Amino acid sequence: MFRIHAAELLVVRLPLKFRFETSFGVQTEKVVPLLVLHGDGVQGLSEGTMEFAPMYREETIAGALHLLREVYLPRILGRTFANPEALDDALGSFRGNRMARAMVEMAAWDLWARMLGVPLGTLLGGRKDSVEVGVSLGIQPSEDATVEVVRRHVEQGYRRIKLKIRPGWDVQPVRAVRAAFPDIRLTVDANSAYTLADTGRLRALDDFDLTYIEQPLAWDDLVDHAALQGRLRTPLCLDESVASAQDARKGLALDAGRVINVKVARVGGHAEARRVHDIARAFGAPVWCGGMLESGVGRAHNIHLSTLPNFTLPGDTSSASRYWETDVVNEPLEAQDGVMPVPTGPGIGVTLNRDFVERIAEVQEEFHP
Ligand code: OSB
Ligand code: MG
Repeated sequence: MFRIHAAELLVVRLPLKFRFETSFGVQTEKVVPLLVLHGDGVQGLSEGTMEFAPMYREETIAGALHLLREVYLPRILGRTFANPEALDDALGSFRGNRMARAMVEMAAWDLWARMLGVPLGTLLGGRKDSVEVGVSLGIQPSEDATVEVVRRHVEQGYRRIKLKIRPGWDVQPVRAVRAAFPDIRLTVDANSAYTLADTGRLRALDDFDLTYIEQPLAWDDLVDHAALQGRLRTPLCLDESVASAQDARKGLALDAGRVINVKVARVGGHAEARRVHDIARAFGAPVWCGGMLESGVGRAHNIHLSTLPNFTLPGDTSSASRYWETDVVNEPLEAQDGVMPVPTGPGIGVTLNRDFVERIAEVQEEFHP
């Protein structure tokens, strides 16, 4: 049992070290909403992955802050819960907004694991003390620049290279990278930039031995993905289209994809992420842990989730130092040779750098019952 005595909401803005270009546009900074739940002598931390503008999915930071302040936090403050899954009693009837709800759920898991004195991954049923990671590389200005940035990350030992693509920037960069690195595990991510009318273009990618093509079609579509998968040799990987374990079941049953990118916040938290993992395993489909350019708080959550057994493909949870000059947590989260150590210690195993966070916070609010 744990009781939630109080909560804090903090929003910080971190400049990205690189220009991250995708089919959505260009990103140069990250706005990070952080939630701290206060329990009996311990705190639980989480991070929101919704965006300023709804590009990836429909949720926004402003919408999430409203829901936390006015709807979710008032229903959990001062209450006692048997375990994190019992939060469904308070929040389960609200529709959608899974990233906003995940902030509460994930902070509750961290709080619960810290109370029990165990690492979150262990509590979720994971058994690894390190996880394999790859890297997600934005669209570069040229083929040469793409090969160069891939080279740098291959040399750092990353176990998989993912290239962002969009119509007009797909076969050329992939051909150039494959020619330079015949043996690397290579994937592409279109972030929903194509339609079935582009089937010919996407079929051309079958020649490059890609491990998968991530989310080529619409964010809310499974049917067209199934039609496309029927015409490609390369497995499709679903990202945006999977907001729940039921979506995962439908997608795999339809053969709309053969791999799932699990993002814990996208599906509403760790309990649902674990159900996605379990369903994929029942279908014999591998999963991997995606990222949303998280700060150290979300990154640590992702690393712990990745310790579950069916996370058999490298995730996007690359070294925090790639993204930021200064992170919001005190502990470094650094991969060595493409292997990320799981933070040891209770909960997510990282602590908030309070001085830094409070100095740059654009929002800092406390909530009591
Ligand atoms: O589609 O996986 C995606 C970042 C923001 C939104 C969507 C995606 C991504 C990434 C980056 O690919 C992964 C990372 O480095 O965190
Ligand atoms: Mg993706």
